[in-house]
Amino acid sequence: MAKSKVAIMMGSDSDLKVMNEAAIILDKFGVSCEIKILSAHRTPKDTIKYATRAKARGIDVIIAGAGGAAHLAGVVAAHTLVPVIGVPMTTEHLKGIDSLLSTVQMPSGIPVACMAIGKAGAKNAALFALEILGARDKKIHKRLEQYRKKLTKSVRAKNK
Ligand code: RP5
Repeated sequence: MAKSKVAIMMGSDSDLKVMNEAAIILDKFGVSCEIKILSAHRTPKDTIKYATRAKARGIDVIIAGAGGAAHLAGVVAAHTLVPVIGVPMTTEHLKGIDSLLSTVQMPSGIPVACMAIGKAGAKNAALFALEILGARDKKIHKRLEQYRKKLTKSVRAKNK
């Protein structure tokens, strides 16, 4: 089986600190990723080219973080059949509600899985990508089981 690969895209390098949380989790699970700064409005041609070629280049899942009128995940999803997970970025004026609604409210036909705003969303995007990959990769599935057990244990330990 070919090695799984995830793409982490974001609209600006100002998203990098938050989106790096996804890369850290993928790294812990031994899944490789490539990070790309590509904007749906500032570099639209490059974004579409990247999305169009993703599958042929061996990308299995795309995580796309964007803020404001956050159309990155939707535009990428429109140009590929690789599953796209959107992460809405926190914004200065509307606190990420703008990003959340732009990402989550995809009209029918082109789905985008939308996570929570900010860091929690970036982390969950990585875990969700792993769940998608885990459907056909037993190793990843097993690691996710171990991760959940550890998570439960760490919460229970707080009550001792
Ligand atoms: C979006 O605009 C990016 O995803 C970013 O969250 C937001 C602001 O970008 P910068 O002005 O900080 O580059 O495209």
